[in-house]
Amino acid sequence: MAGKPTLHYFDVNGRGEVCKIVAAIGGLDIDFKEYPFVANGASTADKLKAGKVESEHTKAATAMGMDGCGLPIIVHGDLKVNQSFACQNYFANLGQQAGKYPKVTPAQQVVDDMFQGALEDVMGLAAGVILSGGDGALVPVAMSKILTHLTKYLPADGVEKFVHGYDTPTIADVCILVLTQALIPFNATLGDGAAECYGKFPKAVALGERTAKFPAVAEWLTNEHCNLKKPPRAART
Ligand SMILES: N[C@@H](CCC(=O)N[C@@H](CS)C(=O)NCC(=O)O)C(=O)O
Repeated sequence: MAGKPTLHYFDVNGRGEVCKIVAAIGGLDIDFKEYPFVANGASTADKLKAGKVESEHTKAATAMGMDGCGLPIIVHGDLKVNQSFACQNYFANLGQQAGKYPKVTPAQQVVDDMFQGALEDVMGLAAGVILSGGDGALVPVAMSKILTHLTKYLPADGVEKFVHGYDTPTIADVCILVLTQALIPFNATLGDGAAECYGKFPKAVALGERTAKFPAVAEWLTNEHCNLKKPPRAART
């Protein structure tokens, strides 16, 4: 595939940051096109109810032949795709080709996919609190439900490895980092209740911290395009 991939996403964590962290683990050289965070809802129902929004990202999507597609979008040569799972898996595959991202087995891949689905479930709920007046009291409930389940797959106490037993994180570990540390939408919607909610899941918190310390991820977290813990640019001082 000729040239560098371009990742199109907003100026917040949302559904874009897993792609970016996976790309960092794989040592990928990618371009970033960042848009001001403007959305008309989190779910398809809310978006359809609110009607089409005219913004920088919707105009750009239309111009690149991806009319109506939400972000993230990856453009790589002739390839243009949206959907966060597709984008995340694509960068993981490129990282495998580069010899830096672990070559996961089918059984490990399906676990990574399960973590992506769990992240998406609570992402939609928490984003709906920010964008569509959803009930914020449901965020700690959903987060607890998801972390209770995912904790069954995390390394045992004292094992300083990642979910699949490698010394390098995969998508599952990155999902845990985002679930436990991201500002938008998780910490922003958990608010003062964040410490209590995450306090019940020490294994997940520890894995998020371990993933953040992995050298390629630690370096990424200082990159200007990393939005893991940042509010939208317009709200930054
Ligand atoms: N199922 C899609 C959802 C994409 C989506 O809704 N993305 C949000 C940002 S996280 C968005 O672009 N919202 C604005 C829009 O749809 O125009 C995915 O996983 O990528």
